[in-house]
Amino acid sequence: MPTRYTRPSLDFLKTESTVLAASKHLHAIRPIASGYLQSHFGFFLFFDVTETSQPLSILQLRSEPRMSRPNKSQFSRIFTEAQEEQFLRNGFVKLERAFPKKVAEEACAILWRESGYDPGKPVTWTHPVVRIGDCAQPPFREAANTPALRAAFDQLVGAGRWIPRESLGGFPIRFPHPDDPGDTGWHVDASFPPEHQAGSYFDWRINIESKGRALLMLFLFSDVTELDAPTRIRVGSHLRVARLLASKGPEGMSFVQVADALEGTTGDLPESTATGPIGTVYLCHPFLAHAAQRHRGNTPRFMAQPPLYQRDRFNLARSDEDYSLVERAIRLGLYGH
Ligand SMILES: O=C(O)CCC(=O)C(=O)O
Repeated sequence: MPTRYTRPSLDFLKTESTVLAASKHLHAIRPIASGYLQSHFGFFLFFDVTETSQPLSILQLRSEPRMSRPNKSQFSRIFTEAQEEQFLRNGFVKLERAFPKKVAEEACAILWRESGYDPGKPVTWTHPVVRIGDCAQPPFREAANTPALRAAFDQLVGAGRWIPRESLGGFPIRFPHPDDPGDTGWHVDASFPPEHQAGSYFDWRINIESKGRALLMLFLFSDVTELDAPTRIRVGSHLRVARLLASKGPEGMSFVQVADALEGTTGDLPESTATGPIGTVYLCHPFLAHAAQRHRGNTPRFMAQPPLYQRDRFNLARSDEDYSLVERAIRLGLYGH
């Protein structure tokens, strides 16, 4: 089995009673969108239940006391018009120096400890991927809340329309290793549980309003070159995924249904990769198709891929037309403008 997991153990999570208990308290559970368990797609997936998991409502109360929403002129713009256009058409924009290198190094020291591997002894790197559970220690919170990122969230999602992150979710750490990691299938991260039964994250859903998710984010905690297992991205796939979801209504499609449809709908699109120096963040449209790949270099790749949560649902028919860029991208997919 090539993938190694740190807490919590998969066996515990797979029991039916856990799933039932989980479905009653879904708001207290964060799925690790990167951990999919399915041989058919080559995905591994599990729910991440941690001591630090908080119901969203508590997060809201704690981090965002009710305040009036800033208007557009109150936030600074970090992306140029060309970058905005890139986000709309390609589905992602790259932000270098989004968080400090020092913070990344502090975070990686924690991640190495959690992995149980020795950074100085490649012989201890016995699996191609090690998945660490939700990380909420200070360096992770700091990385998620820099002024640059807050400005980016404002510009892409809209001031007052997103919820600050208290953690960075899980880390799939990828190591140079001869084995295939077994989790490199193309997919779109699902964002909300099904109404009646959540057997696993494969049943989680994605709908045209991207219920529950404002962005997919890729945080690079190590320098990532083409050799270091950068995440693959299908450029512009978010537009086609929007069209795929359009006729499915509020219920949307499951993770598996979307993954099944991706080859036919987006397989011909050009690929890009999420490379860059430590501290880079890729801000991605929530419908962007992406996939892991094998590590071909020498230095382990540390990356987090948390969602940014919405404060309110997206609105694709605003009477004042005050659409965020994420909403505009969905409309671009649906209506071509
Ligand atoms: O590790 C990666 O490059 C991406 C992994 C991923 O997208 C996922 O597990 O959802």
